Amino acid sequence: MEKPTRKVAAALESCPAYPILDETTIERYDPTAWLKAILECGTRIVQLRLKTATDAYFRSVAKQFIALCREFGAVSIINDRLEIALDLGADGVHLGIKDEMITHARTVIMSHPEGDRWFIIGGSARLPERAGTLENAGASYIGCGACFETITKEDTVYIGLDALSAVAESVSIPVVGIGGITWENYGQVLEKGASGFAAIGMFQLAPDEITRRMKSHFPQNG
Ligand code: TZP
Ligand code: MG
Repeated sequence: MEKPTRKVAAALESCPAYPILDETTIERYDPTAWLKAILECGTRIVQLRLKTATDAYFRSVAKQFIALCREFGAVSIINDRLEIALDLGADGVHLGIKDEMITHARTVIMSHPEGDRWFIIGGSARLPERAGTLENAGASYIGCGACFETITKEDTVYIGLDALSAVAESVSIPVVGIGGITWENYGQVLEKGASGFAAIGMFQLAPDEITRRMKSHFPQNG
């Protein structure tokens, strides 16, 4: 297993939750308190996903995001913005794009002064064929969904849990279910063979409510 993949697998073995911090969550809650609550409860992989932010604003949030993750020994993933992820020393990037671009991303990473073989690249796939292509192109893990109906991402295609299961069986890198995952249904995602579950809406809660729920669902981590 490639080193970046091992890093993701270890994080998800420790705790299968993979919360994503987005714009709405930042508008509603103090992002530092939010992230601290998540990390204190044992989450070991988190993503920063600010689709409409300027690079300057993204950088200012990402700096603190990455620093806090590092403090807790958690994996920090940046959505889309590879240059920023590399400049600021994040652990990886999530690219919901074509496999040629994953190959290209590896080249960019290896030629960047902060880039190394440990840098994580996540990719998105709905079908085993694409998941296999991404794995061969050097993806460290796969995000697969939407597992359930979701309104968070507008262009989402619902695939359901059997499709997730097919993708999880087809590759040897970790597969993370995404899309419409809640405190009530995340167990079904894990039962279908996913190593973890990524979610935005599920974690759009006040920090003390996150602490309460994480402690009740994942008591071994708190
Ligand atoms: N990719 C597929 S579905 C989705 C993304 C980013 C949105 C996930 O948001 P939520 O609120 O967890 O359904
Ligand atoms: Mg993307």
